[in-house]
Amino acid sequence: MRVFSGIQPSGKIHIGNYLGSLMQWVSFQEKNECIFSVVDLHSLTVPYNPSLLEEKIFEKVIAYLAAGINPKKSIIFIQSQVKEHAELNWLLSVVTPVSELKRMTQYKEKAKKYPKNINAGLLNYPILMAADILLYDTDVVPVGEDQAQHLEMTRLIARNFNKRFGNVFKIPKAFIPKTGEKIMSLTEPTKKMSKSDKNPKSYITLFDSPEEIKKKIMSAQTDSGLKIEYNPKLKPGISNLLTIYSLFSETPINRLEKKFEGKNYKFFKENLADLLIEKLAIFREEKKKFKKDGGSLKRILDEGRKKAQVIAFKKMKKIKKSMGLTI
Ligand code: ATP
Ligand code: LTN
Repeated sequence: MRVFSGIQPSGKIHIGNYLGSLMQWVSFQEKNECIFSVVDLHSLTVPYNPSLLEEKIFEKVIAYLAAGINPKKSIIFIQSQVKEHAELNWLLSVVTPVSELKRMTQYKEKAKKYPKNINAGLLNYPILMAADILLYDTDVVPVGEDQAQHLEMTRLIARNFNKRFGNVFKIPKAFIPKTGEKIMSLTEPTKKMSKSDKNPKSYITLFDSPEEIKKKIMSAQTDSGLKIEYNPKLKPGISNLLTIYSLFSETPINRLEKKFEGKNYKFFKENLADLLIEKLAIFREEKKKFKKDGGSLKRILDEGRKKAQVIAFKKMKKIKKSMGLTI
């Protein structure tokens, strides 16, 4: 199977991105043909600082590598370096209903968040995402739960296109994990953990220092009561922490409930902080390593770009031909 996914370089990559998406990529890599992108064009749709963008892009690539994406097995590349993504975005826009774009939850949320910057790119965001996916004849797209709606939109765009221009695109499927699909904010556990949250205490980034991890976990909002039990409706705070503990330790939640029976929240949080400090050490180490050797990162990206370009160029020719364009 062909697998494609991407993460925006906006903000800092956090454990929600990791558990909901990146961790799944690694397991797909063993038996599938995988393509992973840093989707920088998408990140231009919200306010950002151009002088910091490149560093943020490289940081995401380091996160992919540290998580276990092997550039010898999988293609890693930067979206804006393969121009076919932007080109296909335009072609797909003619089969995308504006009414559907306006219904998208992410559009509505971002428009509310940045009322002074409701740009056309924000509305058209799902078309570019469809272009990313369809350009590579993707079968499966591993993403967190928040992207399910965008995946449906990709499928609709592909079907609309195929109806009008012939059987050009594969209809891709989303892969959303059963646990970790929606990691919640540490400060407001009824909201999703988000890169663009103004409060850095609401998320743990993959590159946080041990001190930061400890501080954030110890101050994470928990619920009234004493028992360490999984009950997302009544105890969203402790349930979210249990989910994080379970995924990082590869231990089922009911075993954790037993393990921490009779223990208080503080004890549980101290244990979780230690676990995260240990499991995220690889990200801090790799970042240090690549800081000294930026050349190897550039080489990996160059190779990824070349490989992605070959596939994209070939597919683009077929797409243009089907639409009657001169190639
Ligand atoms: P932003 O808050 O700026 O929209 P984000 O945190 O949602 O950013 P993205 O780059 O949009 O991050 O998402 C990257 C991947 O991480 C996507 O597959 C998305 O579904 C997944 N993801 C994002 N947040 C979470 C979360 N809280 N829990 C699980 N998966 C998540
Ligand atoms: N929209 C996604 C990021 C994204 C993506 C993609 C994910 C852009 N293109 C293609 C999977 C496949 C997000 O906000 N998380």
